[in-house]
Amino acid sequence: MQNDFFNASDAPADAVSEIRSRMERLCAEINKHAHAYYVLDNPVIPDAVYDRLFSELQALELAYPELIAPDSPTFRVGGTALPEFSQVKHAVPMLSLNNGFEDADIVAFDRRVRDGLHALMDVEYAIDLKFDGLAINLRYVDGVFTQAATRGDGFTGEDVTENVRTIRTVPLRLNLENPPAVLDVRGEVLMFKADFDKLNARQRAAGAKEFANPRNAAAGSLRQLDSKITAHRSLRFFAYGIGALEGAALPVSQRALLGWYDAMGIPVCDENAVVTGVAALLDFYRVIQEKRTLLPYEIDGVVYKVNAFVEQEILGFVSRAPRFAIAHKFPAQEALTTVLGIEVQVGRTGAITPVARLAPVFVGGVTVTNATLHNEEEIQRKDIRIGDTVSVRRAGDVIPEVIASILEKRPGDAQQFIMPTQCPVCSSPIVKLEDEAIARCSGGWIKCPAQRKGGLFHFASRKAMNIDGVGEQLIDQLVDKHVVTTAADLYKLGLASLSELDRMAEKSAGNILSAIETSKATTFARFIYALGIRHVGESTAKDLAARFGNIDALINATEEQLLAVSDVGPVVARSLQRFFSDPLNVELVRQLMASGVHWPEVQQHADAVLPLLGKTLVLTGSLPNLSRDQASELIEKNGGKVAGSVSKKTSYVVAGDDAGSKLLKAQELNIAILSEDDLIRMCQVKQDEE
Ligand code: 5U1
Repeated sequence: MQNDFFNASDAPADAVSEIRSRMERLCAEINKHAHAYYVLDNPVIPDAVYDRLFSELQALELAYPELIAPDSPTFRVGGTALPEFSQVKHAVPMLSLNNGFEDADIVAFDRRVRDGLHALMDVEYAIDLKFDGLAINLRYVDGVFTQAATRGDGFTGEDVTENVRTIRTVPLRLNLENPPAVLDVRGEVLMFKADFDKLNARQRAAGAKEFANPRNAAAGSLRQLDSKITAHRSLRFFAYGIGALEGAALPVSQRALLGWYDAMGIPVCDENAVVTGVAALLDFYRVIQEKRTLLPYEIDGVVYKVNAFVEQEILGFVSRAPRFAIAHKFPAQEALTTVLGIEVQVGRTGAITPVARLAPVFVGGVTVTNATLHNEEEIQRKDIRIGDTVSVRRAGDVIPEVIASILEKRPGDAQQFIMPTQCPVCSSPIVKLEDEAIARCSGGWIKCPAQRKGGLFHFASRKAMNIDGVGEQLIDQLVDKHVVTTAADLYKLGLASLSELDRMAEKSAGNILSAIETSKATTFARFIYALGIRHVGESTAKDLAARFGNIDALINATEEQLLAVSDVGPVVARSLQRFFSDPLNVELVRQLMASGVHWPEVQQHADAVLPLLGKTLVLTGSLPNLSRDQASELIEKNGGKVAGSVSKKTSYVVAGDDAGSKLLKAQELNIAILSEDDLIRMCQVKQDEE
């Protein structure tokens, strides 16, 4: 559209109305596509088309500022920096929650609730997650986002409206025909783990200070006086509560409130539940504790609330916390301890990893005595010295890591770490390639027993040759006693050689030999992965197997052929060529095959009609016969991909017993749901048709 008028007051009325309606259409169109892109993760128009619509709206807003809509998507990019945050008094105070740590705390909470309600039966509770972010109040007036404020002291917070406006998933206008005159939405602003990693990578590249955790990154991003900076920080919001409400009836329960929010476009986390009785609360807690590391965001517990709002009202508040709710926190995952020493470990590729030996400390439910320091540069950057008091973090099953030194507690005799110049295991020189942060032992597996052990451990591991019973301790003995040097030697083991080992009864030796025998029947992808070629993970191994089909084709592959595989870039291609140009590695492959390692012929992707090719499947619940790994293998063998979460891109959801929120999401999005039987039949039918 041409802009012939300098501003709206210069333009004739019909032209103004035409401009206004064009701007409204642009706003609606852009908001719709931004929702598809940022919330549904399913863009429908190319980025360039979106950018053109956006530029057109920006140009019109520049020319006609008086026509800018309060929910214009152009506000998402941030505005002029503020001199300081102004204060906002909350219409309804933002209170805090009491915490419970032990099951007994929750049992006592439930008893207080039942006493307070004079309940004869178990009480219904709504459960959601305790996000590790920042509590925020979003105010909508007549359905339009007008203000966001931090919790502050619960009564007065800071005005972070312009920053919250840049959070793409926060709607600027509610999707409601008759919105309430005033609605205060309570929830949490947080940063997803993947966005946090990307942000820290950017900070590192720019030589700026990294954030210690996603919570700090979210807080730092939200408290930027310049909202343009916030706009680049990928923040999210999940709603879980309500403050002031005028001009609409309050839903009857916590569950109904979240449903209402969802319908009006306010993001609600789908990991929630309504259950009855305290035992079900504790069950949910354990399930989430197990899942915690798999969630894309950090949580530090779960929150239980009496579901019915009338019951909440009866229970009321004590001091500044509700009687009707409690946070059940996970055990602390960060703790302070002392660095007793720093040693180095040698990995299977020779990577030298400095490890801090720590005074034992209880963190995240276990006693930690070692924590990785990653590499020499990391130690320097964090300035960690022997004798320092440090904070240590343990997240789920991830190796504990040292986060920072507490400088105020540094003793006068704290010592700096000096990287050894020789491998502590084989004395070969330690080298560092220019483009790598990691130092490596130059001995290779022939000279270095640590690399040999690491390689054998990887070879036997579950996702590689899956040899039950061949773990770290057995491999240590086999290598130290010179019984085994290469993976091929595993297939030469007999009862006599195994019985020479410490604490090896004949029965266990028999079990190990039969596991080794069973492992001979494998898949081509597992075999490639088991070889431990640098940069070749499970997924690359699968792609290579599907593309090359047989070992000779892979050994002789040219760089061009390797680069044609979807997962393979120049670094992986070089690594594969380097591996197979070493005659010892080719000899190892030959020996393994000569000892009986085999796999079914692979149909190559290029000419195979795979029934699930191009399809993305999500597994949920427990299937009657297949384990997760078996179901994934079946799907991948048939050309499909397995994804962890349901989106519009999902082709099928395979659901078993106790399927949870993924099944609900699939139903919401109208995605076909398969049983285990359907899946198996689909693979067989299509194969039979070929
Ligand atoms: N998930 C969640 N966090 N959180 C914090 N729900 C929740 N509810 C809260 C607070 C302070 O308060 C209401 C129970 C009043």
